[in-house]
Amino acid sequence: MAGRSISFSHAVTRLPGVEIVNGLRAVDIGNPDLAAFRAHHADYVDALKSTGAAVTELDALAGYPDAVFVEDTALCLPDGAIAMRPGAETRQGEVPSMVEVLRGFYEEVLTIEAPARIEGGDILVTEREILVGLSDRTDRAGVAALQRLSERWGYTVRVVETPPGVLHFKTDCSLLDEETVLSTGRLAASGCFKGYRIVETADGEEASANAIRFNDLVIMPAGFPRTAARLADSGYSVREVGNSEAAKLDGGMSCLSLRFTPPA
Ligand code: CIR
Repeated sequence: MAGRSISFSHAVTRLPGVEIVNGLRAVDIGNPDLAAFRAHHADYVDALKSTGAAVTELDALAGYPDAVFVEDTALCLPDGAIAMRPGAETRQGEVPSMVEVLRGFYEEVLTIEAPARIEGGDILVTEREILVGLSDRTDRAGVAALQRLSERWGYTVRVVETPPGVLHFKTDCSLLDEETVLSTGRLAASGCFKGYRIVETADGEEASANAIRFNDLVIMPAGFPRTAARLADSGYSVREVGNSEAAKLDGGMSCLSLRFTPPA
């Protein structure tokens, strides 16, 4: 049976709303087109469902342009959920509504307390450990808080560095299976994946590193044919989803969902 780090029964997503044009971005390359974003989002949700997952599809959250990127608000583990405390202050108000949703699946939702800061995009959960990348959004206090909260379930947290100028740790990597990661060359060169098998993104296709393994599928952004071919050649079933609009706000495949199997 596939491991708990790649096999999930549930996902939560949130529709992009009209305020998406006010979303945060490191570099302004133009506003996302809402209709195109929604079409990509629908395709993404369809991909999740095609693996058998039950997807809770939330409406856009008024006042929070980046709320479509639900991953940053919580970490869902098989044993329990932990509400994040985003480093982006304009995103902290997204958390309470997600906690409400998660209370429908988990008896208790633990919380990261101020002033610690940590976002889900910096957290890679593998079969054997939790890697957390320090970034502009995630600090050492956030990592320490996550460590304290998750050790009750037997997890080991390992702190790593997000490459300079990169929004989140997982902007540059993804889990492909229990022992394999997809990574940009620059992140792999840091040595943080020692002990894992690594499939590197093709040169010039670094933006394809943010993919997700969700049950039988690797869901990756469309438009990166050489990386897609590498993944297919390595035996993965690949489904490509348009990401041009989310990418204008530094978003990718992992950001758009919480993926989990609630405790029985
Ligand atoms: C932000 O800057 O917070 C959003 N525009 C993008 C968040 C992407 N989330 C992720 O990588 N997990």
